[in-house]
Amino acid sequence: MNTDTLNSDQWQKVAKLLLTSRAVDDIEEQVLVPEKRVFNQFSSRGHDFAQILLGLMMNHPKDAATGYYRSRPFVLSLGLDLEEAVAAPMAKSGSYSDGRDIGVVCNYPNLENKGAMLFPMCGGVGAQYSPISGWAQSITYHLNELKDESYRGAVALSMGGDSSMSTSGFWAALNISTTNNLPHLFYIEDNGYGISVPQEVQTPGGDQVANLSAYKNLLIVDGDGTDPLETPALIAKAVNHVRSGKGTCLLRLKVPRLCGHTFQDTQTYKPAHLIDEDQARDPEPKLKEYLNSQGIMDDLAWQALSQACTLEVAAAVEKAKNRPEPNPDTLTDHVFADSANVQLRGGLHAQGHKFPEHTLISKPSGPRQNMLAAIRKTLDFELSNNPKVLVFGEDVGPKGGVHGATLELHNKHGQNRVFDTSLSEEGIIGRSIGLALSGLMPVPEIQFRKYAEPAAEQLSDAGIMRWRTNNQFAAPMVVRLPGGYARRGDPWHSMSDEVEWIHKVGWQVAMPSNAEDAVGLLRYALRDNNPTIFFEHRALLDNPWSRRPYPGDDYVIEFGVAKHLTQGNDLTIVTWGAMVERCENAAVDFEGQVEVIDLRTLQPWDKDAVLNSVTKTGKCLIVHEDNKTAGFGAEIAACLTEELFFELDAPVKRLASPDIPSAHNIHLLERALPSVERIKSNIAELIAL
Ligand SMILES: Cc1ncc(C[n+]2csc(CCOP(=O)(O)OP(=O)(O)O)c2C)c(N)n1
Repeated sequence: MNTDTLNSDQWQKVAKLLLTSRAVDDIEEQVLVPEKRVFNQFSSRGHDFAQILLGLMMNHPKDAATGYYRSRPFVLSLGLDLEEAVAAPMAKSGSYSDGRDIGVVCNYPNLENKGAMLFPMCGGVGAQYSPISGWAQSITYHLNELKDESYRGAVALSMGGDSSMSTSGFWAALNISTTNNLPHLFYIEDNGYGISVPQEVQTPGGDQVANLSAYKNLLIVDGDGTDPLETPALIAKAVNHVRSGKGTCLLRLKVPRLCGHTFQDTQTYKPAHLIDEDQARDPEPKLKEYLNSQGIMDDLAWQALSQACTLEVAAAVEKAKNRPEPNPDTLTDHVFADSANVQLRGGLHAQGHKFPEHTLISKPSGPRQNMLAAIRKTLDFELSNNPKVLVFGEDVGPKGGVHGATLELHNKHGQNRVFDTSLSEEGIIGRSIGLALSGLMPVPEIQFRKYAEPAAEQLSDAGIMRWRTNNQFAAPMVVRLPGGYARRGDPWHSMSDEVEWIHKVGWQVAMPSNAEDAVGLLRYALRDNNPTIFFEHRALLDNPWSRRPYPGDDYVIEFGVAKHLTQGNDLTIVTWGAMVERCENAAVDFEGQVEVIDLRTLQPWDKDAVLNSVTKTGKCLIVHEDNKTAGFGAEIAACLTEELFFELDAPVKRLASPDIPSAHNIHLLERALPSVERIKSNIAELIAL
């Protein structure tokens, strides 16, 4: 159905979906909310008619969409099972999250490829946009780079309310999609309000779409979302523009919000005449009248259909109520990938991708090379051997990255595979989510650790995706993150704070100290089924100590396996990243006494190696660059006191930076960092106890 003229069957379908959606809203408001079975009720009344028309036009097997809390009519029109749709807001078992996520936030894998897949929605307004730019890019990538014709004519659709256009996510996606002429349809449901805030507060003049009229590469289609004649024509025009490969389109439909923002919202902020005007624009009576006038459905048939829908919804609700509660024993399942139970959508593993052979045994050959060259060589090899790997970020293309990690890769692998992005970290990571969900392996670079901050929401949402969709969706990617001090520190380029993603759910964290480990860990991450933060320490990129011979194109290091640098019986030092060299140097004077352990990965971390070593030595010193308070050392120390208290012969000690940003003056910086001398004196003190 990609036309502005619907036949009788299609109109009957629209009517059925509309009446079903209304019946769901009714039963939730009148029964399930008062019974305290549903807590977050978002009615779609008024938005529903246009959403259903749009959903029925999303019928290409490679279409994908993101929606928001008001998108249920759209999702029903994609084919989501009614019982699933009503069970989720009651947090019942099964459904799209097995009771884990708020019910209005849904997803739809649509594995039978009958039409659009629905990305896992997010609770954060604006977060829905940049992932769909990633899907739009993947459509062109599959077509032009992988020569997969099945993507021709596919559409990437994002849905949002008018106020969502104020978010940084919207602008990130708009820039990505229009700059690259991507097949992205922005669908805006304009009801004039964001909860209680009118449009005039969001944009000068109160009309965001009018203010966008000068945007290049953007067709704007604008009109009424309640009219049986005008609305299908507007939607068909927008969808056809994007399907035919002409680029990005923004379709804004004016729709009434026929109730409060949520069921609990009484709309006291809204002038009475606006409430009346909204009611007068209700698309339901308009549709009923239109179908009657066209001889498609008379009043009696409409009434009969309405009653049938109400009964069908009531039956689905009864079944949903009787579903068992989710099993609490499964609560912590699906935080990370499980090879016996691969997700339905997203990443290389879900498609059964075959990787080249690998080995855990290093075969060093050639001269020692710095960590930068080792990272570049590993990226080059994986790009050469896996056409689904894409490397991108700010200055990553022709320049080769501000650190030089991607030098020459753009020349060698081409613009589609190694490319510059717009300056938007939210966009870089959001786009990566969409690329990952399409089965590609995105390798975004965030230029400096601190500049992951604008991407915080997308990083967080990507990490929790597997858990919150009960292993239906996952977005494996490798985020390359140069950080830490270099020759100097400063608050902007030298932040360490790796602990953030250990605390965040669903991310693996690697922090290599040398070139050989960087190769093995990076290759492992690029072939793994989890998202990984790959922390490239700036002080190590060209550090002589970190230089090592290349360990081979098949070398991988499994995550969670620490490395012993020295053996000893009196004290264990646990460290990682740029502190490893310092600890090794400090331990030279204590031969046979100190066991230095380089953790190499922090999520997962090699707890066994640490516990075993401390069981032997009875003492532990943890050395890290990150600030002391709530740094990862605190976790290790807590774990040692919990699990090894009676084996300890001394307090577990942490040597870390004070709780300040990184300092620029070298003397200030060196005072902050654990120095070899301070590590030595701590070793001596602990051994003497
Ligand atoms: C990042 C973020 N900030 C605030 C909220 C709380 N919130 C939920 S909906 C909403 C208003 C959104 O309005 P609009 O985008 O116009 O959609 P509508 O509800 O009108 O359909 C707000 C502020 C949120 N969910 N996410």
